[in-house]
Amino acid sequence: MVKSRCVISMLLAKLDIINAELSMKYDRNIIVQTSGRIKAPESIRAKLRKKGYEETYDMAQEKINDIVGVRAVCSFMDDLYLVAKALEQHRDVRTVKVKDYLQEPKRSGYRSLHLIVEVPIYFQGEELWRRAEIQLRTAAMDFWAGLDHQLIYKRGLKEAKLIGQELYEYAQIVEELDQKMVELRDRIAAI
Ligand code: 0O2
Repeated sequence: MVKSRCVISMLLAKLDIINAELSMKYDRNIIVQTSGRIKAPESIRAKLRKKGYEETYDMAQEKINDIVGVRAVCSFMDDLYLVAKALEQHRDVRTVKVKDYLQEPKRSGYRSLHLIVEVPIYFQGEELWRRAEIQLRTAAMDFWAGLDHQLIYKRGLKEAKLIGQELYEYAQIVEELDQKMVELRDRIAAI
């Protein structure tokens, strides 16, 4: 728990620095919001069960990437890649996997850029590399995902299925809106 909190603090500090650098370079606020959380033990057990793994501490450490999760929300879609690139340039961030759900959205319509990373923490004289998932999203994607997440608890109900189908359609609208906003931003800058 303490070590996971250290990982969150470290990643949030990195995102803060990246935001300062990029915001200065592009003359706009790049990251509008950051947050971090440690997955609840019951959610870890549920995820292990769902994936068919034994519900043990070791299995969780090995198989669950997002026990520690950090999220950064940006206004514009192309900024997500700027933040990802900046993070990858940090020598003490090892990128284990990139899941680009912008290029390939999930079946639900979910879109975000996920980086599975490992970072070192120095604790009681030891260097430990810990894994975390960084979710990079636009504000519109975050809004959509927040509502979609609430549906998880209603799965199996007929009404939930219908709402899921409707939400899927709105995911396409969110994508169009995100693209349009980048285009308009650039047109405004060019005036
Ligand atoms: P919670 O409650 O947010 O923590 P894998 O890495 O492929 O073995 P994993 O970790 O399920 O398996 O990867 P994936 O699919 O990238 O999902 C990681 C997290 O992304 C999820 O964690 C969600 O936070 C988010 N996510 C993925 N798909 C969806 C989706 O369809 N809708 C929403 N709202 N969020 C999604 P958890 O543990 O599922 O949930």
